[in-house]
Amino acid sequence: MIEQTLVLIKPDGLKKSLTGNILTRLSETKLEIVATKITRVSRELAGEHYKHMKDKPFYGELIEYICGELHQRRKVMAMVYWGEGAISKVRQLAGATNPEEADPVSIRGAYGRITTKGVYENVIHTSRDKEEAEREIKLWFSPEEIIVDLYPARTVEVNKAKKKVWAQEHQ
Ligand code: 3AN
Repeated sequence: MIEQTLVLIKPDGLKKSLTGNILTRLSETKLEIVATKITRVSRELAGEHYKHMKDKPFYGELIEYICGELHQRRKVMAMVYWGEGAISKVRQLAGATNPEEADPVSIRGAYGRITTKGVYENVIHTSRDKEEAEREIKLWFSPEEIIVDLYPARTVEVNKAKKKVWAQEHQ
């Protein structure tokens, strides 16, 4: 089944300069990247992304982690991978949530760690299933940022919306 899945390279992955290695590993899947961006993660976005984790004892650290507050890297790289069996292929390469239990050749097994404070630094996030993928992709990307039509979208007229443009046109 053709699917799409959200992949986030988390602040520890960016801090450790693992972007190239992770993309190389993910290219083994032969999936297509149909959206990508480097973005700041607000507390609001983090809270929405991890809303199902609210009751966990590590929720506070989880939010600080994804916002980049633990790594002085206030950004993540967000991507949408698209193709046959995308969700399971990427999850398989990512490895188990707990980096100590993850297959050592998986991304999390190879690059993840548990900090002395007990935070799982597991380098990447990938959607768990179809429903989670839809919720997360819609949370992290707008339809215009994705080069294929993944979900139904509508065009709305936005009046008086402000948008930053270059102060000078390119020459
Ligand atoms: P996954 O990211 O593999 O889908 P979830 O959704 O169960 O796993 O957990 C979300 C995130 O919460 C994980 N990526 C990890 O950073 C963190 N996490 C999950 N379980 C624990 C735990 N027992 N201790 C510390 N952090 C955890």
